[in-house]
Amino acid sequence: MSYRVDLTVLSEQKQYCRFGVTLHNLSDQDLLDWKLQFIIDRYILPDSFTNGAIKQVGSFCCVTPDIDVLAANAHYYCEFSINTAPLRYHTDGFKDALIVEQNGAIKHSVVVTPIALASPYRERTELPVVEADRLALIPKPNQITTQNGRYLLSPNSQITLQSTRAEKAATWLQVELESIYQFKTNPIGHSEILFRNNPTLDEGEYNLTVSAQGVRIESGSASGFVHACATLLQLVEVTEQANTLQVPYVEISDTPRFRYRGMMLDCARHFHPVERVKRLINHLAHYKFNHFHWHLTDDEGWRIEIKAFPELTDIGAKRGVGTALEPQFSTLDDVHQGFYSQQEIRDVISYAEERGITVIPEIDIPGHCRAALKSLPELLQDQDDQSHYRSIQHYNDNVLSPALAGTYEFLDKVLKEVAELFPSPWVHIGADEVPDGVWVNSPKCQALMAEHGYHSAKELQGHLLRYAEKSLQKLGKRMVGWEEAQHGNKVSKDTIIYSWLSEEAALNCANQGFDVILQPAQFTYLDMTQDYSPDEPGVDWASTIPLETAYRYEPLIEVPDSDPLRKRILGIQCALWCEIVTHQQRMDYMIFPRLTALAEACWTNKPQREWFDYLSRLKGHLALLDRQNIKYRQPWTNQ
Ligand code: TNX
Repeated sequence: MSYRVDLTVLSEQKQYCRFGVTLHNLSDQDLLDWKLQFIIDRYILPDSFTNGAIKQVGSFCCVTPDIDVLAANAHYYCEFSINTAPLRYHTDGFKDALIVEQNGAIKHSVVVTPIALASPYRERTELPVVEADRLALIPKPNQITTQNGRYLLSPNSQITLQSTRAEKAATWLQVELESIYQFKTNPIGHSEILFRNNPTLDEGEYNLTVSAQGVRIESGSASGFVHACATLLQLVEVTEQANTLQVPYVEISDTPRFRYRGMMLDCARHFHPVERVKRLINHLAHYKFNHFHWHLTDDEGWRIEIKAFPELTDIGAKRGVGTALEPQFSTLDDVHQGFYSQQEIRDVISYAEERGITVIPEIDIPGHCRAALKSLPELLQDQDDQSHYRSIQHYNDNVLSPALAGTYEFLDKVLKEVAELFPSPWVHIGADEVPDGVWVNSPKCQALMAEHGYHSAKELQGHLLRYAEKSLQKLGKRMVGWEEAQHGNKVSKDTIIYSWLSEEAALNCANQGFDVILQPAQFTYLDMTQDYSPDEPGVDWASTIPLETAYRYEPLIEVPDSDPLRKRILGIQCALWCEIVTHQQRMDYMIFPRLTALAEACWTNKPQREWFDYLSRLKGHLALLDRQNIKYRQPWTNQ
């Protein structure tokens, strides 16, 4: 080890922390004309910095020390402050560090020790001990009766379709039986798994009966058949005999609690290859989710091929050494890149559709647009804008201008391609986190405001979003957006709001007449840590979300059943933001088993939901996660 950096919390108050940084030169060479780079996701107050100067762009920081030479065996020390909440986790510390000499001509990697936190160390909390349930169904069906006996599926078992709507579900069932249980159904044999049409059942609803006569599945919708197969895949039990499975006798009538059950995946902060995206979509099908919200663009990356603007992916899909975007969130001395071609996107959409899942694309505007702005500066940058602002993620140059013709040309072309590519009736337009101070010193924006009599940036944002809404309408799509989409009161009530800050905000939007999807960060954000032990990966700005908190999420508790407002709440969505999610194992760890808890909030009616009952089912269910090689967070380490 030649270089090492230690980060220590020196003092900690509610909204103010001071840190010390020590860089050790353990090599036998002096460092000359050097700088220290590191990655941290908090904003460092520039004036608080000692013994040098700091420049920060997002999570990327570059320190110019006040000494030119760092002698061999010597160390450099500096201090800085932040004015956000205390740090409680190791993932809050430096994510990487690098020394650059002579303007980057020479680089030295630096070992980063875990941050020395000020808060007291807390052990992992353990879940109560429970017996594993043999009938480990998650989400719990809304009506289920069991009988004694088991039906054997043998090498002669055959699937029979009496409904064309069941075709995709039946194919999915076969694929999953083979991949999870190495079980093959035989095309010649008896009709042991029968799919029957039942037009009296609503969308998503299904009946599943297992008896001495075999497995009988009824539904009136393609999605209902998929949900039935998901249940069947959890019911089957392996036997001693090869290629033989048994299924306990049951009678299930099941129907979803909410019609929208979604999960959002951020593929902009870190790029997830197509296989990883599909793997998640497949898991979503197992838990009866029916929407996949694909967060495709953000400050740190543009991930969707747009034929009209190849620059968006040529430039905007790469960050790090030698590219237009600084490294962020993970490694410094590397290029992080990736995007989905339109062909790959079509492939993902049909993969999802085969599993009863609609893919909703998100193009996040007007904030969170740094990658687009850096890719198309001539089109998108307002050269005369002198406004000073800083976004939540510490950028001062990430917002589109509602007063530039280029912005509208960009929107027209991007939305057209997106609308053509995605069969989903909805397109998500983002609209979150436009920072204060934006557009105030832009003569063009001020002129536009004067022309329309607008008084605030919110109205200007609404102006742009109304344009997006109308464009999408012409393309046959309904606009959906984060809760800030209704700021400025410009979009119509046809827009669907995804509320993420609180349920109060959701109810407020529903009261105004918007349809709403609930995605409260305090319960559904899977990038939040799962416990209080400092080794837990994740962030905690909204909350720490242990499994029990996720399970106990009960929406609309204050809204009486008779309140018409309930009709405006279409459903629930969980989200995985991926600042800290760099690889498959981390993704699995953050998602599982919390996704199974939230699946139940989406699907199962309140009276059927009970924490200890869920825990017993979860315990019985872990073997199935193991079979799928899911690297979930172990719920129990004590038994
Ligand atoms: C808030 S939720 C965001 C994201 C971040 C996330 C991190 C929302 C609409 N915006 O940009 O990635 O927090 O938890």
